[in-house]
Amino acid sequence: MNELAADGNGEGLRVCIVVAQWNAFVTHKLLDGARSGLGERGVRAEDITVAWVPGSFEVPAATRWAAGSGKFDAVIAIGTVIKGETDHYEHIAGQAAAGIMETSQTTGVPVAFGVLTCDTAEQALDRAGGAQGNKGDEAAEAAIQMARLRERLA
Ligand code: DLZ
Repeated sequence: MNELAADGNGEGLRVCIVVAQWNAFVTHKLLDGARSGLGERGVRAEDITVAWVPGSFEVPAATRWAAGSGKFDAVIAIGTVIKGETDHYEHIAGQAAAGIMETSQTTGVPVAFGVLTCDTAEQALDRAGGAQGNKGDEAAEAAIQMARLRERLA
């Protein structure tokens, strides 16, 4: 049996983080979590590019540009959609998730999903460095593991 264990070593990887400005009081914290998560796993600061977009609806297009550029080994998508504050919740959250998955599948470049979809701002903050940890850090870990797996499988 051959087994490819998860590899969380980010040394030498180039990563683009696409961040939505909407709900910036949350997305800034997710970005902090993603950057520190990449750094702790060996990704150099000069190999991290941060690209700001207006809102989560724009995140998929920017992930597609980054993933298709050939400049990055992985992309991290960050946004926050809060149900109680938008009538567009299903559209924005659904389109963001579908578009991000499509980017990953069409380009082959891993795109980690760091878009929060919560009922309240409090729930979002809990997941952005609060009681539930930081989903930005989790996305960083996923991005590195998938980039390493791609090197070995693709
Ligand atoms: C318009 C809008 C609304 C109502 N709510 C959110 C949200 O909760 N989270 C988010 O990231 N973006 C939101 N946006 C902005 C859209 O994502 C998008 O930027 C605009 O509709 C312009 O295309």
